[in-house]
Amino acid sequence: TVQDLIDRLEAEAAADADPETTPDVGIVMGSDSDLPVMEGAYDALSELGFAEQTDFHDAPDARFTFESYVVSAHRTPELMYAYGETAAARGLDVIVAGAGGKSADLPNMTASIAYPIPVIGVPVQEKSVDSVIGMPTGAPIVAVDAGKSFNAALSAAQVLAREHDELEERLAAYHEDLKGGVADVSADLHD
Ligand code: RP5
Repeated sequence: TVQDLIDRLEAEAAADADPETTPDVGIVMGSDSDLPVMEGAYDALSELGFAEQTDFHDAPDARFTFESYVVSAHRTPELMYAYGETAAARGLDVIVAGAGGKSADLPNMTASIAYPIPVIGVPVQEKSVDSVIGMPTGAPIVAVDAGKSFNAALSAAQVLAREHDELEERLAAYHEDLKGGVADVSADLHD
């Protein structure tokens, strides 16, 4: 039940776990119908060697990890509050939050509740861009363009990399690959 999930988040927040063993990035989405778009965030983090951590108390054998939850701002507002309020105590460093439609409130509300943990918002459909980026002065959110969950997760990794040289190196390698890809395509044009 939703209450079980809330109890679990609160217990994890109270556990005072070693931050090295808890998820670094939290991915949340308003509905499982957002999954096809939000899978881009999984892809980006997986490419950087992050592992999905399904059990808070049982970290996989990877230096960097992420978790994911479906949290609806409208169907389960109490869960959204619990997730945002416990984010820092649960050891999360950054959250990637996606929602769609005209009721895309999850990224914005999570940004307000989880403050100061940075939230990167992903509008799941084009029409929700305004609602995700339209935050009032003093309550900011960082957001990407509609559907760009891959870039949102890369930004999340960049935030983390400020404190982790190893991740900085993985991002540098990723950027070298990107450059190599462009150079290859360019060379192919002349074949
Ligand atoms: C939003 O409403 C969700 O993030 C989703 O994009 C949209 C529709 O959800 P479903 O009716 O498909 O569950 O809050």
